[in-house]
Amino acid sequence: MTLRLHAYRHSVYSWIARLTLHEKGLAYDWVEIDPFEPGVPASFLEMQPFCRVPVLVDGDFQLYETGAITRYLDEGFEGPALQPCDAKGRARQAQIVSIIDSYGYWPLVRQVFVHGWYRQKMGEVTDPAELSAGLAASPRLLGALERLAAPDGSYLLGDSPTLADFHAFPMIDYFAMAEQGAAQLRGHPRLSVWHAAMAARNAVRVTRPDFDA
Ligand SMILES: N[C@@H](CCC(=O)N[C@@H](CS)C(=O)NCC(=O)O)C(=O)O
Repeated sequence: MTLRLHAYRHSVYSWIARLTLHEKGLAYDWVEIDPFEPGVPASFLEMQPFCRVPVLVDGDFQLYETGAITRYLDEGFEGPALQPCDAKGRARQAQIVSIIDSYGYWPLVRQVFVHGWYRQKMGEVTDPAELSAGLAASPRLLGALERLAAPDGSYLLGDSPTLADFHAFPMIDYFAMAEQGAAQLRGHPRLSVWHAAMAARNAVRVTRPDFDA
C-alpha cells in the first residue's frame, strides 16, 4: 500500500515530512491541501481536526503531528536509520524537535519568512511589525541551537543525520531566505556550516519547495 501525504507545497512542516520520506527512500503519493484557504474539505478535518498539514496515511492508519510522522517513518519502515541509538542522543533529538516546534516555528517562519520574504514574493501585504517581532525573538532560538549543535560534525547530533536535522533544516532555511534572517544565521558559525551541509544533500535539493511554480 503506497503511503499518502496530505500536505501543502509551501508548508514548512510538509517539507519536513517530505524530506524524511525521501531520506528513507520511501514512495508516497502527495495530496495537495492548502490549510490557509477557506473551504478545507470536511474529509480532511476528520483526519486533522486542527486544520494543519501534513497528515500521513498508511492504509487504515492516519497520523498527524509532524514529529510523530517522522518517527513513524523511521521506525516503521526499511531504510537508513535516522535516529540516534543511545538514550542521550534520542533525548537530544526530542529536545531539538520540541525547541523548534515550541520556539522556532512562529518567529522564524510565520514572522520572519512570511513577512520578510514570502508575502512580498506572492505580491501580498507585509507587516513590518511582525517581521521586527520575529527578528527580535529569533536570536534566542538560534543561540540555543548553536549551543546544542555538535562542534565537529555536519549534523546537529554528530556524524550522521537524524530527525533533528530534518526537523530543523526547513525552518532555518526558510528563515534565511529573508535577508535579515540570513544575516542572523551568519552570526552562528556552527549553524551556518550545518545549514550549508544540509542544503547540499540530495534529498533536500529534490524536495525544496518551488515558489515560482
Ligand atoms: N503541530 C503541527 C503543526 C503543523 C502546522 O502548523 N502546519 C502549518 C503549515 S506549515 C499549517 O497547517 N498551518 C495552518 C494554519 O495555521 O492555519 C505538526 O507538527 O504537524
